[in-house]
Amino acid sequence: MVATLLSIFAAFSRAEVKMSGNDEVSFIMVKPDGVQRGLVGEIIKRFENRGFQLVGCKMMSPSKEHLEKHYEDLKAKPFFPGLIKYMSSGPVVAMAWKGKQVVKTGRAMLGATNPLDSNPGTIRGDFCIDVGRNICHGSDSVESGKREVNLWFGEGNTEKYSLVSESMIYE
Ligand code: DAT
Ligand code: MG
Repeated sequence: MVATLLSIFAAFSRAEVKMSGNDEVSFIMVKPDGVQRGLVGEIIKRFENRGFQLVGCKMMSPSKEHLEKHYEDLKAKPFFPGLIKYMSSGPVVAMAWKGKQVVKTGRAMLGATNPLDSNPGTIRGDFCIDVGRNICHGSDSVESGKREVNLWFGEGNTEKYSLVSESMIYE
């Protein structure tokens, strides 16, 4: 009896760990140059094909204040004014993607900050050249993923649904 209860508890805990691990979110954004160059579908396709779950997606023209908040850790950098100007030059597509290690894997899929250092096969390595026109953004840590998704979508405002393909993606 005790053993049965223990095994039920252990199975439940494993399921909990698995679920919370698969719940990680990353903020992925197609920047104004990515939108203008018609790469929205390509970027979405790569995340969908990989098995990640889209839980938020909107096209918008963020204010300078919003962009300054998003990039607040870079405020002191000499390229900051140029970055804000570029990011304000047209609409962006803001997305929240969910899944196991989506932050780390998303960064790997995007490639290096400077596209010339990005490997072919990555989004930046395949589609751009200059660091100031690197077409996409991806959260750099699990904490920034949460912070950025909250900043762009509002707390608790992403979609909650399960993917019918989940058991084909996760073991
Ligand atoms: P990432 O976007 O890879 O997280 P980051 O957070 O250091 O890189 O910088 C944010 C953006 O700022 C980056 O995507 C492009 C721009 N940027 C970074 N370094 C730059 C530089 N040295 N010159 C011009 N723009 C730069
Ligand atoms: Mg960054």
